[in-house]
Amino acid sequence: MKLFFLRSSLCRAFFGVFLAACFEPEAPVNTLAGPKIGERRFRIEHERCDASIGTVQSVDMNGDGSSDLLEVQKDGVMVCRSSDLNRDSRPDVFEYFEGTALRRRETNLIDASFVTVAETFTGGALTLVEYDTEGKRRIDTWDHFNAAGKIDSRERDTDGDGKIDEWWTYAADGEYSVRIDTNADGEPDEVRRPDRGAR
Ligand SMILES: [Ca+2]
Ligand SMILES: [Ca+2]
Ligand SMILES: [Ca+2]
Ligand SMILES: [Ca+2]
Repeated sequence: MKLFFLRSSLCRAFFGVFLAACFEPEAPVNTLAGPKIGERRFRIEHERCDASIGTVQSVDMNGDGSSDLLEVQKDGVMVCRSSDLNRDSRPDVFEYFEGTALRRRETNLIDASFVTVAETFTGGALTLVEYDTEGKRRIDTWDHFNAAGKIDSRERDTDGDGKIDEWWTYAADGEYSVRIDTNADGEPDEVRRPDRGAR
């Protein structure tokens, strides 16, 4: 049940990305400075979770004769597991542990042969979610979370040129604004806010 709830939450976050269309432009802002970007991954690198890293135990959750859950243990401790939620014999979620704490979770949301969402946890708390929203094996959206577990910023590369062109900033009350690079120079030129009437 926990996994299904997670998947549902992820789906909402995933489709929330496309709500970017619900904006009304404000006056252009020419004095905004672009954020400094550190090293950025543009591809979700799947971590192995199989017999190459430990002892595999398969579990048949629904008793239909085929395994839905694979757990991998190393020195008697579970280091990762994969789950087949839609029972098509292909795993949809991979979870990786550090001690007892979740360290990383990879999810396939579009029934592709590769994962499209990677979540990073620090001390068990979610800090980063990377999305391949278009299924092109390329990360186009990065969500950053604060210590309280709330999203506080989102970055997007909407045209796949390797440069961020949308910077979303979230306030504590959940309202957000988006700075947009309209001329592909890597710097924001315009600020938009959500169309509250469309919500
Ligand atoms: Ca089964
Ligand atoms: Ca599956
Ligand atoms: Ca771009
Ligand atoms: Ca610009």
